[in-house]
Amino acid sequence: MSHYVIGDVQGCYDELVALCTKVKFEPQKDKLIFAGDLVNRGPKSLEVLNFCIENRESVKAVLGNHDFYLLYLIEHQKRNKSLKQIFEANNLDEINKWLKGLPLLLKIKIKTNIYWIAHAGIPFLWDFKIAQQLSKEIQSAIRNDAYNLFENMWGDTPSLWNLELEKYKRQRLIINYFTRMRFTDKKGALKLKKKDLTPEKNHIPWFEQTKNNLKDNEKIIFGHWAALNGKTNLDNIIGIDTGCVWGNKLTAIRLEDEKLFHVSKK
Ligand SMILES: [Mn+2]
Repeated sequence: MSHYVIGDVQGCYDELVALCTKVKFEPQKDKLIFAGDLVNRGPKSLEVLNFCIENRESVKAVLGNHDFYLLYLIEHQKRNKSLKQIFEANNLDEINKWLKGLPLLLKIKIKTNIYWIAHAGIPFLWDFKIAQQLSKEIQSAIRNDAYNLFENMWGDTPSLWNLELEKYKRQRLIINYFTRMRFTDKKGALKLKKKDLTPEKNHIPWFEQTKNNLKDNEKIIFGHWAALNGKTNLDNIIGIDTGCVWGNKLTAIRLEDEKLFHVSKK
C-alpha cells in the first residue's frame, strides 16, 4: 500500500490518468491525496472531480482557492465559462456535496512520520493543533452557513491573524492563509499582492518561518505556488505544484519513500 500526494491538477485530467498509470495506482490498495486546486483553467475539471468521486474510498483532498471559487459559484448559482461542464453535469449535487466535505488541512501518518498537507501552506503563527481546529471551523461553516461564508470570503484583508477578529473577517483570513498564502512579513501578515520570486524587503516565503515549528518526524506538503517549481530548498517542506496547467508537469510524491513522479503536460 502506498500513499501519493498529487499537486495542483487544475482540470488536467489526461495528465492525472497518465500519472496514475505511471505510479501503478491500485484503488483497492493505494491512497491518493490531492493538495488542492483540482479544478479550473485546465480543460477537464469535471472529469477530474468524477475521478475523485468514483475513487472516493481511496482519495483524500484539501480545498484550494480554485475549489473554493467553484463552491462559491455553485452555492450562489453563478456560472463561469471554464467550469461550464460542471454546472451542466447531472451529478452536480453529488460533486457539490463531496467538495463541501473536504478539509483545509490533512494529517497523514506513515509509520512514525507525520505529513501535514495544505493547499498554500500553514503560517508559523499557528501550531498544528490550532491549524487543525481552524480547518474544522471552516468545515463547519461550509456545512452550516455556506452561502454567507462564500459571499464574505473575498478580499485580501485583514492580512494579520489576531484572536479578536470577528466571524467573516476571521473566516476569510483562515481561508486566505490555507489557500492563497505565498509571502508573509516577519509578523506573519499575508502579502497577497506579491507573486514573483524577486527578493523584496520584508516579504518572506511563508515556509522560511514555519520550518521552525516542525518536529524531526514532521513535514509539510503544499501546492499553489507553481513559480517555485517544487523548490523550497528545505528537506521538511515540500512544494508539489509544478505548473501542469501552465504547460509544465504534474507531480506526485510517494510518502513511503518520498520518491517523486512526474508527467509532462500533453
Ligand atoms: Mn491555488
